[in-house]
Amino acid sequence: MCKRTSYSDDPSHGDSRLTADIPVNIQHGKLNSSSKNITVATTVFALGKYVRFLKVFLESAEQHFMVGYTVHYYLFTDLPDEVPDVNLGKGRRLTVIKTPSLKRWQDMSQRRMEMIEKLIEEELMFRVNYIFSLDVDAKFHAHWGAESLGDLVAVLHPWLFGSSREKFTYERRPESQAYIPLDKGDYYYEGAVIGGRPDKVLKLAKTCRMQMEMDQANQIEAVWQEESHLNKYFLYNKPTKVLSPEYLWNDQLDKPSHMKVVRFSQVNKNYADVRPNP
Ligand code: 5GW
Ligand code: MN
Repeated sequence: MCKRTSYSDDPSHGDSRLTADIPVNIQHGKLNSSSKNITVATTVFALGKYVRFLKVFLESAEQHFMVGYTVHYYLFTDLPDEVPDVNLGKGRRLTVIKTPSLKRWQDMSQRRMEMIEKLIEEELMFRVNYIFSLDVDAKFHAHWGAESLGDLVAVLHPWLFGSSREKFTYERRPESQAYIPLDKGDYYYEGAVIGGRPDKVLKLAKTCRMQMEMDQANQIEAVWQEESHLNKYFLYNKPTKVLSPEYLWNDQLDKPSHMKVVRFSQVNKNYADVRPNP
């Protein structure tokens, strides 16, 4: 057993306490009292029929997601009465934020960025250390911990991580603010997971929201809505951490043999059933 003095007891570390703490926790592979001082806000949207995904999402998150840290879920929904009762572990809580129902499903993308932006500005900026925004139609299967934290966090798209750059489904029309030319781009990132420090996530959400508004004014919608804008953003504002597809797999895909563990995966959904007005 390897006990160490917490940096908070050591004045020489001053303001670098939190950033210095994280690698140490990983190195020791165990939690200690200072790791509990990390607070992670997790935004989840469950509008309309997507409330049906909440139970599995939350129950599996309680098993695997940032266990041992302070986790505060912010759940945006138009159906607060349908939020399931899920037992939360110590240091974990959930706030339900009632939001108006969607008029058009296309509004979801913009809405998500807008709500994240507002929540950070009004509430999270100086209160939490990290933020994750996660799709609700997904389930945790294995450990997701401090190794996932970084200033700006992105995840590789499970279908496209083996593809060459020209095949990435970036927005290719120069008229859109999400445009990426054929000879540019590092990876194709998935829109279902974004994360990072509050100021970094705020800048991302604000920029994507504004780019989507500009597209709207020009009557163009990017091919994969906010995912296209996110990819554009990450091209010019590089993520400091890129998570492997272990952190966002898809139940429809076979796990390749070199992939040892699926940590989080999108559940199969019946599109006709959950998307009422296609
Ligand atoms: C409904 C119709 C079309 C597209 C999205 C929606 C929808 C999405 C909705 O009615 N309610 C809702 O809460 N969402 C949120 O947006 C969920 O958090 C969902 O996980 C996220 C992204 O939409 P997905 O999961 O349908 O997108 P894909 O690309 O993962 O299939
Ligand atoms: Mn999804």
